[in-house]
Amino acid sequence: MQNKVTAYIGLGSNLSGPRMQVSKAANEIASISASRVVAFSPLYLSKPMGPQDQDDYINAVIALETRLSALQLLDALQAIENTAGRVRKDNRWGARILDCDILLYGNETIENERLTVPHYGMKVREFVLLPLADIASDLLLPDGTPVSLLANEIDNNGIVKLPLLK
Ligand code: ROI
Repeated sequence: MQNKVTAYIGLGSNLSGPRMQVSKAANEIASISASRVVAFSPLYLSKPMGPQDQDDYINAVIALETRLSALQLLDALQAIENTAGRVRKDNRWGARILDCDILLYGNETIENERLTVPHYGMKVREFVLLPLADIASDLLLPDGTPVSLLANEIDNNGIVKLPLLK
């Protein structure tokens, strides 16, 4: 059996009840085979990166210990996006019901047609770095950069950490 690795998954939504979309996705991620959720960050409310004529986003990060390969994990996450009603079309910077992105997969660097890990934008996105630093304050990227350093230095762009629901 393949070794366990810890993968970090970024969640984002700004359509169809974003808070509910992200919580539902977290539940579904918890039932991915050969895997278990080891941390779930607080939810954040963030300003859209890209065109500003779209609603604010809910973002969060999950740490998942998994024996799936990176591509098997990608398949599982894309199935969850599709179930949420995500339409894959030409809207790279547009509103979306649900994004589940593999940010990190252990300490690996992956570059192929389907997947780039570390996620290409993660070093410059406050809505990734802040929730990631909440659950993995000592984590280093494969290139050795501390996540905490990036999180401390990024412009927070008006992001708000939401209080935990009672
Ligand atoms: N902006 C924010 N704030 N959060 C996201 O998750 C997000 N996802 C995207 C783009 C359109 C780049 N903007 C985003 O895919």
